[in-house]
Amino acid sequence: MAEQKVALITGITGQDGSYLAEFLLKKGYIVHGLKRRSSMFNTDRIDHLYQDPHVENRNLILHFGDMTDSMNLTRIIQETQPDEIYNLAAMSHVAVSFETPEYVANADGTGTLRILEAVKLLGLTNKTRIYQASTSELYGKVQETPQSETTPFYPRSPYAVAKMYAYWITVNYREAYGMFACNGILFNHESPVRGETFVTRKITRAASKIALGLQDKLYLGNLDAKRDWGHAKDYVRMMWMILQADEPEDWVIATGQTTTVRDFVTMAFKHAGIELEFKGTGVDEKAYVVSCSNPDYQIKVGTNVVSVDPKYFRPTEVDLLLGDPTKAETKLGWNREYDLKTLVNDMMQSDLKLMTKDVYLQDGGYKTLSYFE
Ligand code: NDP
Ligand code: GDR
Repeated sequence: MAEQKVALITGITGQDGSYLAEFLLKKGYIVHGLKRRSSMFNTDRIDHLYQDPHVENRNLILHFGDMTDSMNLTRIIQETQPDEIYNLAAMSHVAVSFETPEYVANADGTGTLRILEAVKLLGLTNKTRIYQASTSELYGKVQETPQSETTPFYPRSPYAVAKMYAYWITVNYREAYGMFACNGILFNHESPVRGETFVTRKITRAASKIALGLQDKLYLGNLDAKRDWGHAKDYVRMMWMILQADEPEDWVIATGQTTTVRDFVTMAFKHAGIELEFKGTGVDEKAYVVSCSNPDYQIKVGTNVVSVDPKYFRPTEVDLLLGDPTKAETKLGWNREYDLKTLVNDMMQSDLKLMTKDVYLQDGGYKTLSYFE
């Protein structure tokens, strides 16, 4: 029998880390994951994969660690001797990176160097393949549309600048030391477990709460921003394919379609049977309910459910992203199960279910409990 492959996933507790862990476990891998110590549980997304540490022959093993700690990363790589490292850990929120620029440079930029250097120092150059989570944010102020592997970069946030360092240090270690190190330049990808403050999940949660009468209004920033949104499930499969390729290369992963934030809002409410109409422009733009076909939802026609709050505008914005996945499709045979409509449906179904639980709790007399009452 072939030996089980060993993978190390940094960022295993995040959206992509959780889908990737599930995917690799199904493929028979032993999966090691880096998790941060936190004052509360932070493993919600992988709890369904959890294995009791007292059980022998576990194939999911978590290690405490941090991308800012070289010795910790080196020790974990030495102990686990991975065939594949998926470097997904990062402070991944673009808007927040303007508030914590130095930390982002350290965790997202230098953190990648720490992984590459540890593999080199430990003599694993010929054994360990490395996937680096690069991003369409590298294109920033876009120089051509659609964006492909050859489009020049112009990063527009501390996050994107840190990821640009991570991109080039990955290329450099590949060229200098012959490492199998690759960048996946992934465009936005979402899912029911997307972080709650990214725009898609913020919208699907709010649309569900508004439909169920748990919230009155949703405040957003730039409604004109256009993104190429795919489903995280399709994208983690491609991360694995990148490391199984014959040669180490960099790859654009995208759907080839772009949509405004405004249209995403319309689609999410539509899933709940609520038709919206946007009126006004700029900071005065608002969305109103035109009709509601679901008799369970007590929402009145004419209600203003979406408004703009300039506090969500970014100091420098990325206006338009649209990826060209031709190389991944033709060279690696990558294809997608989800399009935007099925992505929105998946997220809305999940959030409506989650929020319905809140309605039951509220109807049963339960409020959010305070520890201090
Ligand atoms: P998430 O924000 O959902 O997950 C980020 C993960 O990184 C979490 O596990 C988080 O831990 C961990 N992390 C953050 N900082 C550190 C640190 N200093 N040390 C160790 N772990 C840390 O991101 P996604 O899953 O969406 O994205 C995965 C990667 O792909 C990220 O690098 C992101 O920048 C990149 N990317 C994402 C895209 C997307 O659309 N989703 C598109 C392109 C690139 P904790 O759970 O404790 O917070
Ligand atoms: P992004 O994702 O910045 O593209 O980074 P996000 O969902 O945060 O923003 C997308 C666009 O929506 C606009 N927007 C808002 N964004 C948020 N978060 N909240 C709002 O209220 C809001 N209103 C409008 C934004 O201005 C932006 O234009 C994501 C992350 O996953 C990165 O880690 C990853 O690298 C890129 O995708 C590709």
